[in-house]
Amino acid sequence: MAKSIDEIRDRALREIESASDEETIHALSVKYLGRKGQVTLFLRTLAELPAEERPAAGKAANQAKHLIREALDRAAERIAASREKDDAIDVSLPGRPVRRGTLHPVTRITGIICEIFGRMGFEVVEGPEIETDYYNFEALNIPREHPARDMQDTFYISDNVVLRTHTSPTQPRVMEQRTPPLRIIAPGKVYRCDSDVTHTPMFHQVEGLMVDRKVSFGDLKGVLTAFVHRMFDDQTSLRFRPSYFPFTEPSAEVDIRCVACRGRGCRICSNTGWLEILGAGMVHPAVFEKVGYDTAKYTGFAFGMGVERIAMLKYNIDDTRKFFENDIRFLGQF
Ligand code: 2U9
Repeated sequence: MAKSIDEIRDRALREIESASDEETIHALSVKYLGRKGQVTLFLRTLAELPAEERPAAGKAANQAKHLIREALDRAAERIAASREKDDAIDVSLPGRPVRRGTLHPVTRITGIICEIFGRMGFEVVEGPEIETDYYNFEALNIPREHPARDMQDTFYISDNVVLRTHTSPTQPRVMEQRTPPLRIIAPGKVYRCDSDVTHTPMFHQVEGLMVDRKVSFGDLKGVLTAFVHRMFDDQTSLRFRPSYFPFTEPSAEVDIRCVACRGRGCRICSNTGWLEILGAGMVHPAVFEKVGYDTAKYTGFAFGMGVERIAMLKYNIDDTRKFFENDIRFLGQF
Protein backbone atom coordinates (compact mmCIF):
# COMPACT_ATOMS: atom_id res chain seq x y z
CA MET A 1 0.00 0.00 0.00
CA ALA A 2 2.76 2.41 0.93
CA LYS A 3 4.22 1.83 -2.56
CA SER A 4 0.87 2.62 -4.10
CA ILE A 5 0.55 6.03 -2.36
CA ASP A 6 4.10 6.79 -3.54
CA GLU A 7 3.03 6.05 -7.09
CA ILE A 8 -0.08 8.20 -6.76
CA ARG A 9 2.02 11.06 -5.32
CA ASP A 10 4.74 10.85 -7.97
CA ARG A 11 2.25 10.77 -10.83
CA ALA A 12 0.32 13.66 -9.31
CA LEU A 13 3.49 15.77 -8.93
CA ARG A 14 4.53 15.06 -12.52
CA GLU A 15 1.14 15.98 -13.90
CA ILE A 16 0.98 19.14 -11.81
CA GLU A 17 4.46 20.11 -12.97
CA SER A 18 3.47 19.94 -16.62
CA ALA A 19 0.09 21.71 -16.18
CA SER A 20 -0.05 25.00 -18.07
CA ASP A 21 -3.46 26.44 -17.30
CA GLU A 22 -5.86 26.98 -14.41
CA GLU A 23 -8.44 24.51 -15.73
CA THR A 24 -5.88 21.66 -15.63
CA ILE A 25 -4.82 22.61 -12.09
CA HIS A 26 -8.43 22.49 -10.98
CA ALA A 27 -8.97 19.12 -12.68
CA LEU A 28 -5.85 17.68 -11.01
CA SER A 29 -6.95 18.95 -7.62
CA VAL A 30 -10.25 17.10 -8.09
CA LYS A 31 -8.50 14.01 -9.47
CA TYR A 32 -6.19 13.60 -6.45
CA LEU A 33 -7.64 15.53 -3.50
CA GLY A 34 -11.36 15.73 -4.34
CA ARG A 35 -14.09 13.82 -2.51
CA LYS A 36 -13.56 10.88 -4.83
CA GLY A 37 -9.93 11.75 -5.53
CA GLN A 38 -7.21 9.09 -5.50
CA VAL A 39 -5.53 10.28 -2.24
CA THR A 40 -8.92 10.63 -0.49
CA LEU A 41 -9.93 7.09 -1.58
CA PHE A 42 -6.55 5.80 -0.41
CA LEU A 43 -7.10 7.33 3.05
CA ARG A 44 -10.48 5.61 3.25
CA THR A 45 -8.87 2.19 2.67
CA LEU A 46 -6.54 2.61 5.65
CA ALA A 47 -9.07 1.02 8.00
CA GLU A 48 -8.82 -2.20 6.03
CA LEU A 49 -5.07 -2.47 6.67
CA PRO A 50 -3.55 -4.58 9.41
CA ALA A 51 -3.17 -2.38 12.52
CA GLU A 52 0.65 -2.40 12.39
CA GLU A 53 0.77 -1.05 8.85
CA ARG A 54 -1.77 1.74 9.41
CA PRO A 55 0.44 4.42 11.07
CA ALA A 56 3.14 4.32 8.37
CA ALA A 57 0.61 4.20 5.53
CA GLY A 58 -1.44 7.00 7.11
CA LYS A 59 1.64 9.16 7.54
CA ALA A 60 2.74 8.56 3.93
CA ALA A 61 -0.76 9.39 2.68
CA ASN A 62 -0.95 12.63 4.69
CA GLN A 63 2.51 13.65 3.47
CA ALA A 64 1.50 12.91 -0.11
CA LYS A 65 -1.66 14.98 0.36
CA HIS A 66 0.39 17.84 1.76
CA LEU A 67 2.98 17.70 -1.09
CA ILE A 68 0.28 17.58 -3.74
CA ARG A 69 -1.54 20.56 -2.17
CA GLU A 70 1.72 22.55 -2.12
CA ALA A 71 2.53 21.58 -5.72
CA LEU A 72 -0.96 22.66 -6.84
CA ASP A 73 -0.52 26.05 -5.12
CA ARG A 74 2.90 26.60 -6.67
CA ALA A 75 1.64 25.65 -10.13
CA ALA A 76 -1.32 28.06 -9.78
CA GLU A 77 1.10 30.85 -8.87
CA ARG A 78 3.38 29.96 -11.78
CA ILE A 79 0.45 30.09 -14.24
CA ALA A 80 -0.88 33.39 -12.84
CA ALA A 81 2.60 34.96 -13.07
CA SER A 82 3.04 33.90 -16.67
CA ARG A 83 -0.41 35.29 -17.53
CA GLU A 84 0.53 38.63 -15.97
CA LYS A 85 3.64 38.65 -18.10
CA ASP A 86 1.54 38.02 -21.23
CA ASP A 87 -0.87 40.82 -20.33
CA ALA A 88 1.87 43.31 -19.43
CA ILE A 89 2.12 46.46 -21.56
CA ASP A 90 5.05 46.36 -23.94
CA VAL A 91 6.36 49.90 -23.54
CA SER A 92 8.74 49.43 -26.46
CA LEU A 93 5.87 49.06 -28.98
CA PRO A 94 5.32 52.16 -31.14
CA GLY A 95 2.04 53.93 -30.25
CA ARG A 96 -1.02 53.57 -32.46
CA PRO A 97 -1.27 56.79 -34.49
CA VAL A 98 -4.33 58.96 -33.82
CA ARG A 99 -5.80 59.87 -37.21
CA ARG A 100 -6.14 63.61 -37.42
CA GLY A 101 -9.35 64.93 -38.86
CA THR A 102 -9.29 67.38 -41.78
CA LEU A 103 -11.71 70.05 -42.86
CA HIS A 104 -14.18 68.99 -45.55
CA PRO A 105 -13.04 70.50 -48.89
CA VAL A 106 -16.31 72.46 -49.10
CA THR A 107 -15.68 73.89 -45.62
CA ARG A 108 -12.10 74.80 -46.58
CA ILE A 109 -13.12 76.57 -49.77
CA THR A 110 -16.00 78.38 -48.01
CA GLY A 111 -13.45 79.58 -45.44
CA ILE A 112 -11.06 80.80 -48.14
CA ILE A 113 -13.87 82.64 -49.99
CA CYS A 114 -15.03 84.32 -46.76
CA GLU A 115 -11.44 85.26 -45.92
CA ILE A 116 -10.88 86.89 -49.34
CA PHE A 117 -14.11 88.92 -49.17
CA GLY A 118 -13.50 89.60 -45.48
CA ARG A 119 -10.27 91.40 -46.41
CA MET A 120 -12.32 93.53 -48.81
CA GLY A 121 -14.59 94.62 -45.97
CA PHE A 122 -17.43 92.09 -46.39
CA GLU A 123 -19.07 90.76 -43.24
CA VAL A 124 -20.18 87.12 -43.08
CA VAL A 125 -23.88 86.69 -42.27
CA GLU A 126 -25.90 83.50 -42.01
CA GLY A 127 -29.61 82.92 -42.44
CA PRO A 128 -32.04 80.02 -41.94
CA GLU A 129 -32.06 77.01 -44.28
CA ILE A 130 -35.82 76.71 -43.86
CA GLU A 131 -37.16 79.88 -45.45
CA THR A 132 -40.46 81.52 -46.11
CA ASP A 133 -41.71 81.89 -49.65
CA TYR A 134 -41.46 85.64 -49.06
CA TYR A 135 -37.70 85.84 -48.44
CA ASN A 136 -36.74 83.04 -50.82
CA PHE A 137 -38.72 84.40 -53.81
CA GLU A 138 -40.93 87.43 -53.25
CA ALA A 139 -38.32 89.74 -51.71
CA LEU A 140 -35.91 88.83 -54.52
CA ASN A 141 -38.35 89.85 -57.23
CA ILE A 142 -38.90 86.26 -58.37
CA PRO A 143 -42.41 86.31 -59.81
CA ARG A 144 -45.17 83.82 -58.93
CA GLU A 145 -45.00 82.19 -62.34
CA HIS A 146 -41.20 81.80 -62.32
CA PRO A 147 -40.09 78.19 -63.00
CA ALA A 148 -37.78 78.23 -59.93
CA ARG A 149 -40.93 78.28 -57.77
CA ASP A 150 -42.13 75.05 -59.32
CA MET A 151 -42.63 72.06 -57.03
CA GLN A 152 -40.27 70.22 -59.41
CA ASP A 153 -37.37 72.50 -58.54
CA THR A 154 -38.01 73.52 -54.94
CA PHE A 155 -38.48 71.41 -51.80
CA TYR A 156 -41.72 72.71 -50.25
CA ILE A 157 -42.29 72.16 -46.54
CA SER A 158 -45.74 73.75 -46.70
CA ASP A 159 -47.49 76.25 -48.98
CA ASN A 160 -45.37 79.17 -47.82
CA VAL A 161 -42.28 77.46 -46.40
CA VAL A 162 -39.40 76.03 -48.46
CA LEU A 163 -35.85 74.73 -48.10
CA ARG A 164 -34.00 77.79 -49.39
CA THR A 165 -32.95 77.41 -53.02
CA HIS A 166 -30.15 79.99 -52.67
CA THR A 167 -28.48 81.92 -49.85
CA SER A 168 -29.80 85.24 -51.21
CA PRO A 169 -32.84 85.39 -48.81
CA THR A 170 -30.33 86.09 -46.01
CA GLN A 171 -29.68 89.45 -47.62
CA PRO A 172 -33.14 91.07 -47.63
CA ARG A 173 -33.37 89.87 -44.01
CA VAL A 174 -30.21 91.85 -43.21
CA MET A 175 -31.27 94.84 -45.35
CA GLU A 176 -34.54 95.12 -43.38
CA GLN A 177 -32.48 95.44 -40.19
CA ARG A 178 -29.80 97.84 -41.38
CA THR A 179 -29.23 100.88 -43.54
CA PRO A 180 -26.46 101.22 -46.15
CA PRO A 181 -23.51 101.19 -46.50
CA LEU A 182 -23.63 97.42 -46.47
CA ARG A 183 -21.08 94.80 -47.52
CA ILE A 184 -22.13 91.25 -46.69
CA ILE A 185 -21.56 87.71 -47.87
CA ALA A 186 -23.88 84.83 -47.05
CA PRO A 187 -22.38 81.32 -47.17
CA GLY A 188 -24.36 78.15 -46.55
CA LYS A 189 -26.32 75.12 -47.69
CA VAL A 190 -29.03 75.38 -50.33
CA TYR A 191 -31.48 72.82 -51.67
CA ARG A 192 -32.92 72.03 -55.07
CA CYS A 193 -34.91 69.06 -56.41
CA ASP A 194 -32.11 67.94 -58.68
CA SER A 195 -29.83 64.92 -58.68
CA ASP A 196 -27.41 63.77 -61.39
CA VAL A 197 -23.66 63.79 -62.15
CA THR A 198 -23.42 67.57 -61.87
CA HIS A 199 -26.23 68.26 -59.36
CA THR A 200 -26.78 67.17 -55.76
CA PRO A 201 -30.04 68.01 -53.95
CA MET A 202 -28.03 69.95 -51.36
CA PHE A 203 -25.06 72.10 -52.26
CA HIS A 204 -23.28 75.20 -50.98
CA GLN A 205 -23.28 78.79 -52.11
CA VAL A 206 -21.69 82.03 -51.19
CA GLU A 207 -23.65 85.09 -52.29
CA GLY A 208 -22.51 88.65 -51.75
CA LEU A 209 -24.06 92.09 -51.67
CA MET A 210 -22.68 95.60 -51.54
CA VAL A 211 -24.96 98.63 -51.21
CA ASP A 212 -23.90 102.25 -50.93
CA ARG A 213 -24.21 105.57 -52.73
CA LYS A 214 -22.70 105.37 -56.24
CA VAL A 215 -21.86 101.66 -56.27
CA SER A 216 -21.25 100.83 -59.94
CA PHE A 217 -20.85 97.86 -62.25
CA GLY A 218 -17.16 98.89 -62.33
CA ASP A 219 -16.99 98.25 -58.56
CA LEU A 220 -18.53 94.82 -59.14
CA LYS A 221 -15.90 94.02 -61.78
CA GLY A 222 -13.11 95.23 -59.51
CA VAL A 223 -14.25 93.20 -56.50
CA LEU A 224 -14.82 90.00 -58.51
CA THR A 225 -11.50 90.38 -60.35
CA ALA A 226 -9.67 90.78 -57.02
CA PHE A 227 -11.53 87.70 -55.74
CA VAL A 228 -10.58 85.54 -58.75
CA HIS A 229 -6.95 86.67 -58.60
CA ARG A 230 -6.71 85.66 -54.94
CA MET A 231 -8.71 82.44 -55.27
CA PHE A 232 -6.83 81.16 -58.34
CA ASP A 233 -3.90 83.35 -59.38
CA ASP A 234 -3.44 86.90 -60.60
CA GLN A 235 -2.81 85.77 -64.19
CA THR A 236 -6.37 84.41 -64.43
CA SER A 237 -8.45 86.62 -66.71
CA LEU A 238 -12.23 87.10 -66.44
CA ARG A 239 -15.02 87.83 -68.87
CA PHE A 240 -18.53 89.11 -68.14
CA ARG A 241 -21.33 87.80 -70.38
CA PRO A 242 -24.79 89.40 -70.35
CA SER A 243 -27.37 87.25 -68.57
CA TYR A 244 -30.67 87.48 -66.74
CA PHE A 245 -31.67 87.09 -63.07
CA PRO A 246 -34.91 88.48 -61.63
CA PHE A 247 -33.02 90.10 -58.72
CA THR A 248 -30.31 91.93 -60.71
CA GLU A 249 -30.39 94.31 -63.67
CA PRO A 250 -28.19 94.33 -65.63
CA SER A 251 -27.02 90.77 -64.93
CA ALA A 252 -23.93 88.90 -65.99
CA GLU A 253 -22.40 85.49 -65.88
CA VAL A 254 -18.70 85.53 -65.09
CA ASP A 255 -16.21 83.15 -66.69
CA ILE A 256 -12.54 82.68 -65.90
CA ARG A 257 -9.81 81.46 -68.22
CA CYS A 258 -9.65 77.68 -67.86
CA VAL A 259 -7.36 76.93 -64.91
CA ALA A 260 -6.45 73.55 -66.41
CA CYS A 261 -5.42 74.50 -69.98
CA ARG A 262 -5.01 78.28 -69.64
CA GLY A 263 -7.44 78.79 -72.52
CA ARG A 264 -6.08 76.35 -75.08
CA GLY A 265 -9.16 74.17 -74.71
CA CYS A 266 -9.51 70.91 -72.80
CA ARG A 267 -12.02 68.43 -71.41
CA ILE A 268 -12.60 70.53 -68.24
CA CYS A 269 -13.65 73.66 -70.18
CA SER A 270 -15.36 71.62 -72.96
CA ASN A 271 -12.81 73.10 -75.36
CA THR A 272 -14.10 76.64 -74.86
CA GLY A 273 -11.08 77.85 -72.88
CA TRP A 274 -13.48 79.39 -70.31
CA LEU A 275 -15.13 78.24 -67.09
CA GLU A 276 -18.30 79.77 -65.69
CA ILE A 277 -17.92 80.35 -61.96
CA LEU A 278 -20.13 83.28 -60.91
CA GLY A 279 -23.43 85.00 -61.50
CA ALA A 280 -23.65 88.71 -60.72
CA GLY A 281 -25.33 92.01 -61.43
CA MET A 282 -26.62 95.34 -60.12
CA VAL A 283 -29.36 94.87 -57.51
CA HIS A 284 -32.79 95.29 -59.12
CA PRO A 285 -34.60 98.43 -57.84
CA ALA A 286 -37.66 96.28 -57.06
CA VAL A 287 -35.54 94.41 -54.45
CA PHE A 288 -34.51 97.71 -52.80
CA GLU A 289 -38.13 98.91 -52.76
CA LYS A 290 -39.28 95.80 -50.89
CA VAL A 291 -36.81 96.44 -48.05
CA GLY A 292 -37.50 100.18 -48.02
CA TYR A 293 -34.18 101.42 -49.46
CA ASP A 294 -34.33 104.70 -51.40
CA THR A 295 -33.50 103.75 -55.01
CA ALA A 296 -32.62 107.36 -55.85
CA LYS A 297 -29.97 107.33 -53.15
CA TYR A 298 -28.53 103.83 -53.26
CA THR A 299 -27.26 101.33 -55.78
CA GLY A 300 -25.66 97.97 -55.18
CA PHE A 301 -24.16 94.91 -56.74
CA ALA A 302 -24.70 91.26 -55.90
CA PHE A 303 -23.04 88.03 -56.91
CA GLY A 304 -23.33 84.35 -56.24
CA MET A 305 -21.23 81.24 -56.67
CA GLY A 306 -21.43 77.50 -56.06
CA VAL A 307 -18.77 76.39 -53.57
CA GLU A 308 -18.52 72.81 -54.93
CA ARG A 309 -17.80 74.23 -58.40
CA ILE A 310 -14.90 76.32 -57.05
CA ALA A 311 -13.61 73.36 -55.00
CA MET A 312 -13.73 71.09 -58.08
CA LEU A 313 -11.65 73.56 -60.10
CA LYS A 314 -9.24 74.26 -57.27
CA TYR A 315 -8.67 70.60 -56.36
CA ASN A 316 -9.23 69.00 -59.78
CA ILE A 317 -12.27 66.92 -58.74
CA ASP A 318 -14.49 65.57 -61.52
CA ASP A 319 -17.69 64.43 -59.77
CA THR A 320 -19.76 66.55 -57.33
CA ARG A 321 -21.19 63.48 -55.65
CA LYS A 322 -17.75 62.62 -54.20
CA PHE A 323 -18.18 65.52 -51.74
CA PHE A 324 -21.09 63.78 -50.05
CA GLU A 325 -20.20 60.08 -50.18
CA ASN A 326 -18.18 60.54 -46.97
CA ASP A 327 -15.22 58.46 -48.12
CA ILE A 328 -12.48 59.51 -45.68
CA ARG A 329 -9.77 58.46 -48.19
CA PHE A 330 -11.14 61.07 -50.60
CA LEU A 331 -12.02 63.78 -48.08
CA GLY A 332 -8.70 63.50 -46.21
CA GLN A 333 -6.68 64.62 -49.25
CA PHE A 334 -7.45 68.33 -49.06
C1 2U9 B 1 -29.94 90.31 -53.18
C2 2U9 B 1 -29.99 90.70 -54.48
C3 2U9 B 1 -29.34 89.99 -55.45
C4 2U9 B 1 -27.17 87.17 -55.85
C5 2U9 B 1 -26.80 86.61 -57.16
C6 2U9 B 1 -26.32 85.11 -58.71
C7 2U9 B 1 -26.34 86.24 -59.46
C8 2U9 B 1 -26.02 83.78 -59.23
C9 2U9 B 1 -25.69 81.48 -58.82
C10 2U9 B 1 -24.28 81.18 -59.14
C11 2U9 B 1 -24.13 79.69 -59.21
C12 2U9 B 1 -26.06 80.54 -57.76
O1 2U9 B 1 -24.71 78.52 -57.03
S1 2U9 B 1 -25.29 79.05 -58.15
O2 2U9 B 1 -26.24 78.27 -58.86
N1 2U9 B 1 -25.89 82.81 -58.35
O3 2U9 B 1 -25.94 83.60 -60.42
N2 2U9 B 1 -26.59 85.32 -57.39
S2 2U9 B 1 -26.67 87.53 -58.48
O4 2U9 B 1 -28.02 88.20 -56.09
C13 2U9 B 1 -28.65 88.87 -55.10
C14 2U9 B 1 -28.57 88.45 -53.80
C15 2U9 B 1 -29.23 89.20 -52.84
C16 2U9 B 1 -30.67 91.08 -52.13
